[in-house]
Amino acid sequence: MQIWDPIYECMPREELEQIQLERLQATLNRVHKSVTCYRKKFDQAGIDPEDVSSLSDLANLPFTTKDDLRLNYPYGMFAVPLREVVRIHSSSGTTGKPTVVGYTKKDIKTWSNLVARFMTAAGVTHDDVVQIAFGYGLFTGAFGLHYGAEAIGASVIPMSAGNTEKQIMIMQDYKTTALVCTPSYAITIASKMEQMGVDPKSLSLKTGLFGAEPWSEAMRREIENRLCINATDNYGLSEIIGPGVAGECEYKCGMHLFEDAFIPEIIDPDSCEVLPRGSMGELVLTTLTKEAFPMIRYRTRDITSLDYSKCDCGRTLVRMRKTMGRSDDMLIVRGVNVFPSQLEDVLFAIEECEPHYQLVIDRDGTMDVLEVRIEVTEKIFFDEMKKQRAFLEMVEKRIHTLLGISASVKLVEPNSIPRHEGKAVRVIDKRIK
Ligand code: DLL
Repeated sequence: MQIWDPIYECMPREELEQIQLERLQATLNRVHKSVTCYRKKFDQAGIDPEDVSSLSDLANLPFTTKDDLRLNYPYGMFAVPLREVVRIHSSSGTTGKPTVVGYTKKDIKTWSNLVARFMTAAGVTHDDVVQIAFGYGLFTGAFGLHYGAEAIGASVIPMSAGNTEKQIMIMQDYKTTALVCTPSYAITIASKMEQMGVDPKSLSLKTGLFGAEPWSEAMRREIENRLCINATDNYGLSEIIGPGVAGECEYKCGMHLFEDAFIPEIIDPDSCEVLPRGSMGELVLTTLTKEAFPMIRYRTRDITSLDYSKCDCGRTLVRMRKTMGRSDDMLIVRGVNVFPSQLEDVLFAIEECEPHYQLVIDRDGTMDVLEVRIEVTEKIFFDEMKKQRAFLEMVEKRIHTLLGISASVKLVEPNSIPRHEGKAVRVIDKRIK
């Protein structure tokens, strides 16, 4: 399998750390000079960028959070004048003002190359026909993957999201070999294909590049079986660059994180202490090569762990585990922490469950109550009450045994949970008014 940028992707760690330190020092000096928010934060913490002489000094620097970006909305965190910014994107935040991010010409080039790295790692080459089914617009997903695929020299179809029947027609006619979208939209496409009687084996599709939302290993198997493809995961966030922070290689044992461009740390989200190698915690990222929108110790809220062991693909870059979800999506049900992706794993292991579910959390007096709504296949007879009751009890028991939480499971009709073309809405929290 090819490697897009072998010099950086396979660099010995000592050399990589030297480059990281040089780039970190340059970034810190730049943001201290040109971004008021950073200058104030560093000054308040008594930190002079010149004092940062090793990578371990990073742990003394203040964090940056989404609130900092909101307070400096829209352009306050930019480190270059607007005339040098050639692109503006915005994050898909659900609450409050969105956050605005900018790219210089060089940033766009950096971005394209980082995306080309994980697309190459997933097996995409200039012979591929890549259908981008992310929405084009302020969301970074479509443009990021578009540029990466073009850099590789693949033929790009900028379909955008939605219009699922047309997506399938284009796949048939244009002989799409690689599909780019959210994992939940891939399932929607698979279901539509089944409805239309299109056999995925009759298509040219080989690879799927999925990201932008958490998805379990069970969901991966489901997509692979139903679309007859190799499904790969890639991770990123607008505040850091968009897609192109990390992506899987052919061994699918975590996503290689592009450490020459970003320094990852794992912290305890409550105490904010940096955790020892291998621990599970919140991912914090510092950008090393961004011009317009550098980020220092950005708290992603994503929960993962980092694996520094050797990977057989030859890349020396650390691998981040599939994220369990965001710390702010974590449900606390009567004191037990649970991520939607963990429930997904339990549900998908049950043959009768369709990969469409929603978690509804509400309050009964002072007590949190969790309802798990699942769509079921026609194998479950809605008219046979006894069988249905037994099935519900089995699912509730399994959730309790594996996750330690009580949930009431409710079966809903096929197709009754709304489908999304972008990120799926898995949790409805009725406690938030
Ligand atoms: O979702 C960027 C992206 C686009 C990544 C396309 C991959 C592919 P935002 O809209 O800012 O940016 O959302 C970022 O999405 O903090 C994670 O919580 C979640 N996320 C992104 N990729 C993954 C993934 C884009 N592979 C937020 N697995 C992040 C789990 C993911 N969660």
